[in-house]
Amino acid sequence: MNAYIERTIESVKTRYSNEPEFCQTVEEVLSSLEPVVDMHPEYEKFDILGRMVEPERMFTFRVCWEDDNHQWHTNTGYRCQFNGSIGPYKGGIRFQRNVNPSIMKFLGFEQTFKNSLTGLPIGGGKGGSDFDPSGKSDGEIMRFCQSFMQALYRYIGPDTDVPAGDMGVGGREIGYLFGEYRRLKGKFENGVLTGKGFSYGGSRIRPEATGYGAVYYLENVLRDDGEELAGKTIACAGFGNVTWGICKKATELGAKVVTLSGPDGYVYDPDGVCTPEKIDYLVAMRASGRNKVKDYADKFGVEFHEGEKPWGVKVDIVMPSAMQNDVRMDSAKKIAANHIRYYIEVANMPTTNDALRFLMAQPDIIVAPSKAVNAGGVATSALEMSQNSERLVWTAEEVDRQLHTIMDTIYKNSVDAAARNGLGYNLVAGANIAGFERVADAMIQQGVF
Ligand code: 2IT
Repeated sequence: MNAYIERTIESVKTRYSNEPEFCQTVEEVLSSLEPVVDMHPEYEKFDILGRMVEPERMFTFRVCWEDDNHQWHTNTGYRCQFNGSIGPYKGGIRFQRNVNPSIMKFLGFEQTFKNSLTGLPIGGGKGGSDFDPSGKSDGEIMRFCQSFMQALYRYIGPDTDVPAGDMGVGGREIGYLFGEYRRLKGKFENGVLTGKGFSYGGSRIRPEATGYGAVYYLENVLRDDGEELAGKTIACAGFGNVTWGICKKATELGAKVVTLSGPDGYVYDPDGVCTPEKIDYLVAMRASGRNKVKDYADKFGVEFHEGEKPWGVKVDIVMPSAMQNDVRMDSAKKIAANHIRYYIEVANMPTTNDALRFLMAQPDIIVAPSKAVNAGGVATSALEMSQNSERLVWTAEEVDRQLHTIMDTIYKNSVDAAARNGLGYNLVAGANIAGFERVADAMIQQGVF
């Protein structure tokens, strides 16, 4: 291993020993940059890696809100503005009980590489709160979002930092956040947030984009392997927005998603989540705030496996699309034992580093990394920003066409970056290298400071 890379990883692990997710992503990404760091002595001279792993700024803020019984509560809000060298900070806001500095930094770091990979002018950022939205009323969610924006609005803007949704933040929350931003600023600056409702500047296809993009990327993988999507079975996780988009597009292209998961277990639907009724039910199940996937099994009469993950199910393609570290070594071994050829990450960092190394070492498994596979979401957010700044509205067909082209380009650039650096067909290293090179070039060209 290159000594400068090793030193940077060790430094992060020492200084941030209490931030395990952040250390994990830094180790995974930096260790695949060896060929480019070897080739560019100026990276060490300017300490480009040290700059890459330190957010430009990250802050917390107090968020107080009143529940329906007139009791007040206090949560911590975060915004991590990780790297702004290729565009305004861009990345989602996550509302989830476990949100902490480590989770914010791992997501902001991943976002920087992902956004670079899209080829669009967006820097990396992430935000959120340890607020737990489950079981909260609509009024409670609204008051929380308003309070969150009161604290954040001075530090974001269409040319500064453009948040979007992530887990726990969907169209409803973005609406409340934007309403409060507009009230505070007295300006209709709708380029400040993406994932908006269509009526006030949201983009067609943005809700579907992460799932659709993942399937477009997958089609590239299959084509280069002499295969096609029609007739394939897919194991997904979660039942949120991303999994919903995968179900819609996979169904359209003749493939079947046969598993969904939740904190309570997983469901196995051998016929596939492929009728409009079933696909719409995912939305209703999410909106209920119950956070239980068993509801699907009860409604459609399919198997429910309590407390288990779907990674032991024999399918053609595995797509972990729920959350970080969902696939650990025990699950990775089941995936290999089932001779599953396509391991397509979708959620941010869904695989632990040891499980990822294990899967990549299997000669018959093709591994694709989430920062490339799920980049269609943020890419379509960038298309939303373009429409907002030009004050016009593109058709669904136009947005979908651009999304498709972007995903094909991300795949091609990843393949080329790995091959050019003597790494063969390596989609993981290729994505890391391609994402890194653009940001590193931009930082050096702007003068180190
Ligand atoms: O992880 C992600 O890329 C997102 N949550 C979407 C970010 C965005 O700005 O659309």
